[in-house]
Amino acid sequence: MYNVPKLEDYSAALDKAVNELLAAVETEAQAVADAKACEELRNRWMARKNGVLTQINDLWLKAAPGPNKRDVGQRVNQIRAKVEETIEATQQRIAGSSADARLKAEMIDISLPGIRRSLGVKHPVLKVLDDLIGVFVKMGYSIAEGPEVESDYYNFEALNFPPNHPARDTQDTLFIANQERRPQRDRLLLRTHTSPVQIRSMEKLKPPVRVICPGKVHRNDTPDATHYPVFHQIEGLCVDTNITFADLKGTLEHAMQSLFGSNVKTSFRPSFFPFTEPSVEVSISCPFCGGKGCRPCKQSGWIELLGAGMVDPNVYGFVGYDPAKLSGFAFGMGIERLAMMSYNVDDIQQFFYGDMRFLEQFA
Ligand code: FA5
Repeated sequence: MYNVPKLEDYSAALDKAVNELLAAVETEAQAVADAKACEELRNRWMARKNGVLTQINDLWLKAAPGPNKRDVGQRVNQIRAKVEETIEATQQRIAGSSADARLKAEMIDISLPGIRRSLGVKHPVLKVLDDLIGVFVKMGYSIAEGPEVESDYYNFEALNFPPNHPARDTQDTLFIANQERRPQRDRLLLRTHTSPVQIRSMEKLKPPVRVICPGKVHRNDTPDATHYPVFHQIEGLCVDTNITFADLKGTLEHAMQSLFGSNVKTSFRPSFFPFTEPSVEVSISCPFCGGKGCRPCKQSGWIELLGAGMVDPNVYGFVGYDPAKLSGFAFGMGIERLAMMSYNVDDIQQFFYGDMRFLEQFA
């Protein structure tokens, strides 16, 4: 690094010292590579206190004998101008190169292919759910919803499942832990069906009532080709004066034909649910083989899709409806099973894996 020498004379030694100083500022300036080094260079050479220019003022100009002062003064002024010019140029070089770097980083190559973002589509289960909702909304039904974490009262008791009744065992229930101290009717569980929304709707609405209740339900079922522990149901409830079993049949026949085409037949077989009397299991003629028998219908020609029945008069007692004046029907269907039929899917578990290769087929 350059140090200012004392001058031994003011002719040859001055010339040599000036040349060395100008060479030194040039060398140091060329070595500067960033803004910090540039600032250091400026301070070293131009700081008022002890900068190189201040030092030559003291060591060369002030120390010069009278006759040499004029000449040395001129040389010092030339040096000052040259040093300032060199440092100014260095500052511009550094500012320019950082702007260059910024431009390079921000440069866009418009010939590169863009990022393709694929459009999302509805999950097949939601598609079937929405189609079915559309069918019932056209028939004048409105949509009702209820909580997924439900009380024992709404999921069972008000639906005429007395405590400890064996019918509860048909729906393997997941209870929320640590509720032993609560009365049984207040204990919380994951709803096993959408039927509790029947009760919640009747509590809120005066008859006539026509509601459908879509939603997620949970059972402690082991997954297999037709069962999953989480699935969707759509519940239907119609209560009015003079509602008969014929209305139930006509409504479900119309809904199934809207989904699967007008050739589909429905079959009603006796069954049991505590909250409907009489109760039925409803099957449709297999939409794949037209009833001849194939793998999806297990060669029977029929596929069971839902449970239904006429609302049991006991249920009206829980919601303050008069069973002497009113009658109605209810049904509940599994949406995944319907989606399996609609899209010819032979394993219900496919709907839940989130495998894009499967889901993309419905795009
Ligand atoms: C019920 O859940 C009654 N709440 C239905 C009902 C409503 C009857 C109103 C009368 C009046 P069930 O347990 O059978 O019934 O279930 C109804 C449908 O849910 C079945 O037909 C089936 O399609 C579907 N389902 C049942 N368990 C599973 C499961 N683990 N995985 C997928 N779907 C299921």
